[in-house]
Amino acid sequence: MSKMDDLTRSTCPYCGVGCGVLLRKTDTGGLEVKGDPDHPANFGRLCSKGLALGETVGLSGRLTAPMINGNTKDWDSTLQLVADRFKETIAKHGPESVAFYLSGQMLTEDYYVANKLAKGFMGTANIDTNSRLCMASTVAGHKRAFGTDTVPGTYEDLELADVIVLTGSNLAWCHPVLYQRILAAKAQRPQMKIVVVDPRRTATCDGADLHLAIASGGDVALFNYLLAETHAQGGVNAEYVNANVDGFDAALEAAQACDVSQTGLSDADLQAFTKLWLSSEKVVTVFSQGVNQSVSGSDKVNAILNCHLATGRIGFAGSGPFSVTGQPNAMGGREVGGLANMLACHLDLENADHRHAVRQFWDAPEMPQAAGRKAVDMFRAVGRGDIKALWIIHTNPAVSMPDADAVRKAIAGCDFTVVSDVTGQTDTARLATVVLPAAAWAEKDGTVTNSDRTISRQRSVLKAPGSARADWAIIAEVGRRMGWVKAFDYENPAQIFREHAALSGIAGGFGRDFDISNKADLGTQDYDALQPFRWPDAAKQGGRFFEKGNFFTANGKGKMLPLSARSLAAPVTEAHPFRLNTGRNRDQWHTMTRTAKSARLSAHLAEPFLEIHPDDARDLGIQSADLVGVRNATGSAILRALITDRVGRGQTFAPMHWTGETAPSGRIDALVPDAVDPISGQPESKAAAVAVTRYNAQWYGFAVSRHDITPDCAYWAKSRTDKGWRCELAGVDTPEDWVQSAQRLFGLTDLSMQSVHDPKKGGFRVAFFGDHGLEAALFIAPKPVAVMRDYLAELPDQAITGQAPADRVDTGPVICSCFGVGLNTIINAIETGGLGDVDQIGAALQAGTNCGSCRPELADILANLKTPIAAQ
Ligand SMILES: Nc1nc2c(c(=O)[nH]1)N[C@H]1C(S)=C(S)[C@@H](COP(=O)(O)OP(=O)(O)OC[C@H]3O[C@@H](n4cnc5c(=O)[nH]c(N)nc54)[C@H](O)[C@@H]3O)O[C@H]1N2
Ligand SMILES: Nc1nc2c(c(=O)[nH]1)N[C@H]1C(S)=C(S)[C@@H](COP(=O)(O)OP(=O)(O)OC[C@H]3O[C@@H](n4cnc5c(=O)[nH]c(N)nc54)[C@H](O)[C@@H]3O)O[C@H]1N2
Ligand code: SF4
Ligand SMILES: [Mo]
Repeated sequence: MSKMDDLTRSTCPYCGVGCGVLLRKTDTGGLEVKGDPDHPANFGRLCSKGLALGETVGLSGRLTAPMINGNTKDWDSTLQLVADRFKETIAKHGPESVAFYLSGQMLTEDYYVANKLAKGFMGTANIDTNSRLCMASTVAGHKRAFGTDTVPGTYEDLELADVIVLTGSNLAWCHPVLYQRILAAKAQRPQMKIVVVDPRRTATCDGADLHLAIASGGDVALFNYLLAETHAQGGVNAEYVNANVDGFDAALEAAQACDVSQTGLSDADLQAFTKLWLSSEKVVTVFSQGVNQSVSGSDKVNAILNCHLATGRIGFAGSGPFSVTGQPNAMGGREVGGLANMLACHLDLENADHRHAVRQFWDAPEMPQAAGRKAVDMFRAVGRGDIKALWIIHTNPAVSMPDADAVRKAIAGCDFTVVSDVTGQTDTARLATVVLPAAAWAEKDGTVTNSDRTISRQRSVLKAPGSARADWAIIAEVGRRMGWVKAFDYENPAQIFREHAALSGIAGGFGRDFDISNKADLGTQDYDALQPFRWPDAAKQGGRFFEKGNFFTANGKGKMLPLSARSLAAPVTEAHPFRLNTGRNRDQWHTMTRTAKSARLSAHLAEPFLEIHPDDARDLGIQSADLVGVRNATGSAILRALITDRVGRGQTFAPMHWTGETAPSGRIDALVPDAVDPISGQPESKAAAVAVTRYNAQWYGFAVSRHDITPDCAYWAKSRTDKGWRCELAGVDTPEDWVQSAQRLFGLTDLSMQSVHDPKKGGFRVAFFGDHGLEAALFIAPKPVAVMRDYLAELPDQAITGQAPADRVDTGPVICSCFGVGLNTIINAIETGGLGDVDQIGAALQAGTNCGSCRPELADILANLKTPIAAQ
């Protein structure tokens, strides 16, 4: 059932776990969101981000009408302009002069239409997606070993495994519901062992039996070592290998020759790892961006697959390699062939038979015969002016691409750029010629495929604001206006789904894995009622891949590859002595255009930060809450120092989330060079080399405001609060008149004001009062400002003191966002209540008892009783 009373079933728009949600429109036009107890991904659970979805669907900042050069325009003339410009550009400069840059967050139907328009009709293969920054190495690895891009695992396998190896995956924060499923299984079967392979000690390590703090990029060497040791200890499954695998001898020889010191791991750790791996047949190796985002990403994937193939740990319940996908429809994007080197339905662009079949099916004119430009190459071509018309949909490359400053410049210099987004307030949309308002999650209909190949419906319950339209509808209309009326004559997503399903039958005929052609006749009502289903059908292959081999290669055998470790692209040097690792925070989604709308999600980590080891911080004279300057030849950033031994010496870590909108000097991809894996084209986003210094700010500030502000100083980072905004600031030039500066900052000149100067200490405080009481306040000091931030965020009339009343306790930064429980409250309860474990904290404070996303941090606080949080 898609509807139960007034509840509508849908799917969470964030991570690749693909949790089912139940949505209800409230009387005030808002949205209530609960976990769907019947969805096979989550059985009712949601994480902090899923639970806060209702807080992020508000219409503030939404685009409601098309814009050309910043001016509102009607759809008719805007889409005509888009169609005309693409047509003219192709006519004048050829199909290689236009490009699409898409996203693993688009619905399958949106994606299918875009791919058909570009590859089938515009005749360009220049269509790539942010999946190039995300899953491309896995796609390449799977294709090399299996013949197709097949993810063989399922979520149940994780619950049934005896050993789970999480490699380059911070599952506790990035796939929280899946992590909670694993922990629940481990609670039932404590013999289950969890290994984390990650240079950092992440929240995921709190539930692990073994943490291998591997050297950045050391994964090929680790899995090569494992293969060689497995062989030495008699762990190879010769029967499986003989029947189902090619390339064993060469792979083993290369593995034996590999230098294990590249892992940076001790013999004891390496031996413990081998022992666990060999202790059971039921081993699942989960991998994610610590594997993919590397110049040897594809080889890392194949090094893992080699171990599973050599030991036959694949094709049965509780075992296998398992790439967890990041975005909600990363898998759907791969199914429709969104990448520049793929066709639709796991068919290959460069295979003439495949091309011919798809061309016939689409009744398309001449199609491109060679792969198009991959993301990094595409933006370089935009920068050179070789690509003259570019359409970016559902992604924010001016922030998320490596060498982001160069990408920003390239987009700004492009003759004609179209951006489809839900908001115009993104770093990318601000650079576009044309901005098209897209209908958002909960306003549109379609399907997504999650990490374990389960296809679920997203459904609409809210009306799109203004004239916003679904992405598929916008793309199809441009297709029609370019003259391909019949090919893009879609009236609803069900029609597109049926066409895609039918095409997958043709792909099935070529022996491809993805075949959902039994849904090709699905009626529109049945599509509306579609229940989550996993491909392949149980009837096919017993619903499980590779049980009896049957790989999608010419001879049906899986391929092991000889691999040797490639060096990281950016060597650490005297000038750039630190490794810069990057990734995600628990409560933010990528470039924050949606999650930052929620005050409680923003309260978890309110600023961009740099994790740095205490000894390195000491050597550099960096103290807690100082700002640090981070730089290399690619770019620079200013971040808050977070001194922690979760990173090793010489290593640093920074989140990828902050943007020109939220913290312009915290854009981390400004520092990431655009080196790519030569096989997959995926950039090495986690291993820049940087210099770190204490940032010599002349003044530091903290501001609260009822209305949005955009400061103008060297460092600022703003975030939502329940009542308005809070903002950290710092600068190198001290203004002559702080009162005037504060008036300018807040745009308030005629409100009543209180101010206090402390010339001796160099401090300054000012508060502005309007009809609702306190309107805004600013606190300046020559050192990082020490005020009670969560108290001030409530905009109390007594703000000017900077201090809370004596009876008001400073609860500290929020750890449990479901119940708003702060760090200080937790520490206090542990110390005064003698609490010994996470469940006791839950019993005392409720913290960690709802979504469970904060449980690893609660365990960390218990273990260390020291702050795991960036300077507050
Ligand atoms: N909260 C939240 N969840 C998300 C997202 C989000 O933005 N926010 N985004 C989603 C998306 S699109 C994705 S792709 C996934 C990503 O999910 P993950 O891959 O789990 O997330 P990351 O934090 O990017 O990186 C994972 C880990 O790789 C480690 N790492 C770095 N270098 C190496 C290395 O050389 N070897 C190994 N073994 N590890 C290394 C990092 O220290 C980091 O902890 O998350 C999804 N889920
Ligand atoms: N340094 C570093 N960089 C990274 C990574 C890393 O780990 N480290 N990870 C990489 C990875 S794995 C990923 S997946 C990327 C993610 O990076 P991006 O894809 O650039 O990030 P998002 O913020 O998800 O961008 C989605 C955009 O789509 C808009 N949007 C939301 N809903 C809709 C809709 O319904 N329709 C349309 N048309 N638009 C909509 C949002 O407002 C937002 O602007 O970042 C990559 N960059
Ligand atoms: S784990 Fe969280 S973010 Fe991921 S799909 Fe589930 S609720 Fe959404
Ligand atoms: Mo991703």
